[in-house]
Amino acid sequence: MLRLTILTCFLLIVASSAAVNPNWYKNAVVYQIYPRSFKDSNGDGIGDLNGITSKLEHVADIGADAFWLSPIYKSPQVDFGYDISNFTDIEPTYGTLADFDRLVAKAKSLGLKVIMDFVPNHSSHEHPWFKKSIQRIKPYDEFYVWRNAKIINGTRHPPNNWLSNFQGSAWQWNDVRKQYYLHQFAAGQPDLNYRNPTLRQEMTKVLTFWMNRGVSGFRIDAINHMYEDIHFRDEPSANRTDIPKTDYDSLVHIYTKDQNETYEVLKSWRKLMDDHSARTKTDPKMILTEAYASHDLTVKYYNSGSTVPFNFMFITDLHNSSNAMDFKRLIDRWMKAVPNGKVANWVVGNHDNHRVASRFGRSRADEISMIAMTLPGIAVIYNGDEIGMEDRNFTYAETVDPAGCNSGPARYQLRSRDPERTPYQWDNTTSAGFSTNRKTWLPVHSNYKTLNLKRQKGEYYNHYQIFKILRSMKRRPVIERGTSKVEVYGNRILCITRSLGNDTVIVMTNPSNRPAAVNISSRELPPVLIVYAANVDSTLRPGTLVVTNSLFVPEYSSILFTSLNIYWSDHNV
Ligand SMILES: *[C@@H]1O[C@H](CO)[C@@H](O)[C@H](O)[C@H]1NC(C)=O
Ligand SMILES: *[C@@H]1O[C@H](CO)[C@@H](O)[C@H](O)[C@H]1NC(C)=O
Ligand SMILES: *[C@@H]1O[C@H](CO)[C@@H](O)[C@H](O)[C@H]1NC(C)=O
Ligand SMILES: *[C@@H]1O[C@H](CO)[C@@H](O)[C@H](O)[C@H]1NC(C)=O
Ligand SMILES: *[C@@H]1O[C@H](CO)[C@@H](O)[C@H](O)[C@H]1NC(C)=O
Ligand SMILES: *[C@@H]1O[C@H](CO)[C@@H](O)[C@H](O)[C@H]1NC(C)=O
Ligand SMILES: *[C@@H]1O[C@H](CO)[C@@H](O)[C@H](O)[C@H]1NC(C)=O
Ligand SMILES: *[C@@H]1O[C@H](CO)[C@@H](O)[C@H](O)[C@H]1NC(C)=O
Ligand SMILES: *[C@@H]1O[C@H](CO)[C@@H](O)[C@H](O)[C@H]1NC(C)=O
Ligand SMILES: CC(=O)N[C@H]1CO[C@H](CO)[C@@H](O)[C@@H]1O
Repeated sequence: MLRLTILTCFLLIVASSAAVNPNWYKNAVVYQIYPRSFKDSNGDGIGDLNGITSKLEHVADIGADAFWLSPIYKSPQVDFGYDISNFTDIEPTYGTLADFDRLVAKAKSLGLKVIMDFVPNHSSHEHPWFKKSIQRIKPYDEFYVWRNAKIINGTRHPPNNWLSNFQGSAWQWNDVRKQYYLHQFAAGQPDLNYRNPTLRQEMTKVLTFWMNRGVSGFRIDAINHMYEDIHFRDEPSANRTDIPKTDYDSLVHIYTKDQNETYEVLKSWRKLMDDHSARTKTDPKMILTEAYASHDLTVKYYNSGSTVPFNFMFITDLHNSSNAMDFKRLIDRWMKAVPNGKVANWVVGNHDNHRVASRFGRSRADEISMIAMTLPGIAVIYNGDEIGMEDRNFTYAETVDPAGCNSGPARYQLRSRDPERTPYQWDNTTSAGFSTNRKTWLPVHSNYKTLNLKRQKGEYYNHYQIFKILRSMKRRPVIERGTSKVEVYGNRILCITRSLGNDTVIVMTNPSNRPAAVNISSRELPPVLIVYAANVDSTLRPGTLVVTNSLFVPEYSSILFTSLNIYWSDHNV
């Protein structure tokens, strides 16, 4: 292990002094840091930049190539930072621009790239642009989407039926301007008008500002919400009887999402970033795009310059009761859709969805990472998933996420994102080592005394150790560029095979409640494999030899098998 670490450090030093690496992202691990919950350095119970800087060794230790930060911009925090009041300043709760520069410098010294969250869909209502827009001061008057009221029988109504993601009309009356403004999220988040060229120009200045501070890319939030129908037509009903008419899901969003102009703006940003990299002789910038959209529309973002159009299949399409065939069908579909010269990506979790250990169950916590890290392309990991952190249950009174609060006591659990946002569990001390304060902005999960990084570092075998094994495996040429094959055996065992020369890596998962023996022997595979890693609860232990004509796979387990040469070379046999 020590030898491997020294070699890695050496490679990093060589890489940072070498010329531009145009392919740096192609086999990368991208780690998402949720700043409010990562590490609090000043004891106010809220995570901050200096906290993150103090923990970057951990990000390097688990082998991330880059990390993306959820928003740290100045914000009244109506939606915890997704409501921005200044796109080129840091929220004081999180620190200052000087703190940010220190964070970037330390990241660079550790060989880590920094990616910023960019929230183009709206600003805060406290942004000076919005205040000037209300006053109709040029050029800000058209920076937002303003429409007249519809007067029906003498009363004022919103211009159309569009709904906010956070319940109710997407239109808010402004009594000064005497018009409605559009907000697809909270009323404190007015939508920006990308049909206005001056606004577009301002946003490219924002991107350049951060690139000049050493940022290596952007994760673009809710990109598909950037444009709306130019005719402001009503959206059709989804004919749902199970939800109130004020619920966002009660309409089919054909006029407020996925409009064609979105792809053109993205292309212009790609060009801006490529020009910046060429000018500064730096590695290509990574663009990650978030769009909870159909498969075809998501893939379309590749052709407009997105490096990582987030592949949310493990979040939105697969769940605890999906079978092996479901996994195969969706993995194959994605692999087939990736255009030539682009790379696949696999998102294990994020701050908007329940944690992987809670979605698939504790015993399957390692499985999705295992699949994501074995398939070709980029793995995207949410902070805490590498140690198997779990959702915490919240009462309605404890709920702070506006998506939860606005849904009311009966439905908040369906919408609230608090459960997956609790503070990172560093150790078993006060507030899990996240803060010296006993009171933290979200309560720490009660399981922190046993589930924490420090403990896992001191043990022989657990989520963290498995994650590290997966990471070092991912660096091998067989994962970087080997062939891949996804198969299903006996209707219930998923088998992903990567091969290159004499190297073979196989991940087998058995999502069913019965053990299975499968015969995968063929001329291309070595007759004997070895268990390199298995999920923590598995009865199979690393180092176990197995024969491919009768592979035993216990129930609810996922196992990483390799050819003997790989195991021996890593265990100095
Ligand atoms: C944003 O903050 C920066 C730094 O404090 C300041 O110079 C700039 O004027 C602010 N921008 C706006 C639009 O308020
Ligand atoms: C307007 O008022 C008239 C008379 O009260 C009523 O018949 C009609 O349905 C109302 N229209 C709407 C759209 O509410
Ligand atoms: C809803 O019902 C209407 C009327 O029956 C129909 O025209 C429309 O296609 C339905 N919409 C959806 C999304 O099913
Ligand atoms: C959007 O673009 C697609 C193909 O590029 C085209 O078929 C479609 O008609 C366009 N939609 C609108 C509303 O312009
Ligand atoms: C997943 O399914 C298994 C077997 O049916 C069950 O024991 C487990 O509780 C489920 N986990 C989740 C998170 O639903
Ligand atoms: C959390 O809530 C769910 C659903 O109400 C329940 O099944 C589960 O047991 C709860 N978990 C904990 C740790 O309280
Ligand atoms: C806390 O963790 C340390 C080391 O990780 C361990 O020695 C100690 O026993 C733990 N204390 C409790 C109360 O679990
Ligand atoms: C594969 O293994 C064979 C036999 O051990 C050896 O001769 C050959 O050089 C190896 N090939 C590669 C590409 O490592
Ligand atoms: C396994 O499959 C291979 C190839 O299909 C076959 O030749 C062999 O007899 C099978 N072995 C067992 C133990 O079933
Ligand atoms: C899809 C989605 O929810 N996207 C983001 C756009 O902005 C809202 C509101 O600020 C965020 O909560 C979302 O994450």
